Amino acid sequence: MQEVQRPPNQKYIKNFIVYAEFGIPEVNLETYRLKVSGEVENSLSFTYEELMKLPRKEIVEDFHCVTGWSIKSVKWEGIPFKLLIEMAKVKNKVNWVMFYSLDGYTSIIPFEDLLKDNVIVALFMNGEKLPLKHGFPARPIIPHLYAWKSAKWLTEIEFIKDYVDGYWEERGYHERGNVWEEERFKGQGGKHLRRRPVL
Ligand SMILES: Nc1nc2c(c(=O)[nH]1)N[C@H]1C(S)=C(S)[C@@H](COP(=O)(O)O)O[C@H]1N2
Ligand SMILES: [Mo]
Repeated sequence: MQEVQRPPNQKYIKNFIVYAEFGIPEVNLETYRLKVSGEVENSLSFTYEELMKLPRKEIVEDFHCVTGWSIKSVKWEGIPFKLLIEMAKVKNKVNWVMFYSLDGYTSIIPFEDLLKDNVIVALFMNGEKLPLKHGFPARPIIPHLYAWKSAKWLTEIEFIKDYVDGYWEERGYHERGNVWEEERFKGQGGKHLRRRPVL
């Protein structure tokens, strides 16, 4: 039965492998802000305390790294992404969203993929505040995309019109990264964002 729910060429393992391309940063909650910027009517800036006062929802979803490992049923709790879109009054021309991290990591996601009800900015993982190594204070969770899109130590969400590469996209990874369509590298997988052949 579980076979049906296993994304192509992923293998379930028990424990997370922690990735930190630039090392695990120090987080100072006195100066930490989560900003919402770009093509919005209202730019936003939240302290951690303010983030913790926003409405939250809980999701239980599998977590998939593009290198082939997956973790079953992780419980995350955080701010519905749609709420942030509403609060910021995102403009119509927006097609992409860039996520920035404290350590300099970036990832880009199609705006439409962030409209699903199970997309959140997670503040809690398995019932506890996000552990530092897993991205404290905040990281976006987009369950149907590979986990490189889930930028740990999130500091800014920028709504933009035109595509630009984030950290892994610059290194050949896919613009969207849909797990079910196996969009690992640019030009692979789903039909939507396939790079046009250069003639
Ligand atoms: N800031 C930052 N976020 C990141 C990464 C990173 O190196 N730095 N690695 C990504 C990758 S490739 C994966 S698979 C997940 C791993 O999440 P974990 O470290 O909580 O297991 O974090 C993603 N987010
Ligand atoms: Mo990954």
